[in-house]
Amino acid sequence: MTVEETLVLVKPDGVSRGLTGEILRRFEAKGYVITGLRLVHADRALLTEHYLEHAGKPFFEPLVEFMESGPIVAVRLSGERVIAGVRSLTGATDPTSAAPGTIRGDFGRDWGAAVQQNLVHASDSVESARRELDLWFS
Ligand code: IDP
Ligand code: MG
Repeated sequence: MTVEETLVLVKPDGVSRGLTGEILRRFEAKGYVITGLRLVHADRALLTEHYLEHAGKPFFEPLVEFMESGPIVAVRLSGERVIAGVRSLTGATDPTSAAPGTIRGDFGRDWGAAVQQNLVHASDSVESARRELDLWFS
């Protein structure tokens, strides 16, 4: 058994819509433990580093602008297989097709650029979790 850690970001749409509590509630209800919590107005340097794997893609620049548009809640979560578990609670990237019962499926829609405002970011592997936690909780 390996306890993992992961990074969740409640994106500016989640914070401005007042969904931070509901989103965190779901992770806590699943049994994951919040071990870090910060309200951050992220700058371009941090967001560029965070989304490095998407640099050069057509949605990169609008994505960074969206993420700069308001405060983000950064969350460090801990638990057995928390990385996969949180991705599962988060749902598919496109909020319109994300399954009901997931955060994106229950609260996300096609506002603005269709796939952009999907409420949460969640690390997708042990390596990205380590890298992203270092960025947001250094
Ligand atoms: P993920 O957040 O489900 O891991 P990624 O493919 O890593 O999805 O994309 C990062 C973020 O970039 C997404 O959460 C979404 O906000 C945005 N994004 C992804 N694809 C598109 C797109 O085709 N158009 C606009 N934004 C996108
Ligand atoms: Mg991703």
